[in-house]
Amino acid sequence: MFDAARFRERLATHRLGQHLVVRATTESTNDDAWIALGTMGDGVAVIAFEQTRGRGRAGRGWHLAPGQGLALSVAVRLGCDVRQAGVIPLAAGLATLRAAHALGVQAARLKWPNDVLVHGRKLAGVLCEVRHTPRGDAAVIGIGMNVLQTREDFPPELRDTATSLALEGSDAQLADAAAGVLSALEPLWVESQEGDRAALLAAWSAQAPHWGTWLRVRTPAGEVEGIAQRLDADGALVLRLASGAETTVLAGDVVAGTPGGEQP
Ligand code: BT5
Repeated sequence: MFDAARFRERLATHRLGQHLVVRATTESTNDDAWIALGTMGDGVAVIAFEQTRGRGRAGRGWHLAPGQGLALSVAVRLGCDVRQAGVIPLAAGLATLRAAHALGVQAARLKWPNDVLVHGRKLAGVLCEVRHTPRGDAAVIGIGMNVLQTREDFPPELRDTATSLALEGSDAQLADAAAGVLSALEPLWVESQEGDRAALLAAWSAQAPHWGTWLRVRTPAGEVEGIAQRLDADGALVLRLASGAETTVLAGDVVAGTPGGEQP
């Protein structure tokens, strides 16, 4: 199911994914990557054909039809202050988007904070976890990307909201998606740690259709709505409220929005 030779051929990295663990089934590749970081070191990646407890953000789940989607987690040691870790999920989302473009899905776009959508349907999602370890701060970047799924491979509740590379006309295999995401991630990862974060944020912003549109965002502190202005230096979303004041949303989910900026 996973063509390792094809993966190696396409992998253009020095570090990320040079050690790859391939599992038939697991609870969550993010958990495996935390363990693999201790045993195999920085840059180790884990993929699985099946996840029995695949995680989304905020306690949500991630569905993986066995063998049809990419469940990939990569473990990295942080080179930056942990307080600047907010840009990591954005780097991961942008890398996944670039991989989708390279695999032929040009219509893919970003949705804050890190979904990859095609015409409003979700192609991929990102779950980043940052922890203190005895050897310093580290992150596990988990990426779920739908690759081979047909509409029927998704559970009924996702059929109208999810898409896959195959459904968008790409003939990419799992190995292509894995190599593509890791190869796109490595330079963005380096940039997020030691390079020009402003350039990374600008590249992210250029791929998101939100700007100037009205959004409602659910946050841990309640809902907030306004016109999307920009990302701040930490990757947080800046909204202009009806009062004219600006507010910064660090974490949350865009639950409604209209192109054009008018309130419905
Ligand atoms: C995410 O969460 O989008 C992050 C998903 C990360 C999954 C990867 S797989 C490898 C690694 N190991 C893990 O255990 N996790 C990571 P969030 O933004 O919270 O979105 C979750 C929501 O997306 C769900 O509540 C569903 O509505 C929807 N969803 C679930 N599975 C989906 C799928 N395969 N395709 C599209 N949408 C899906």
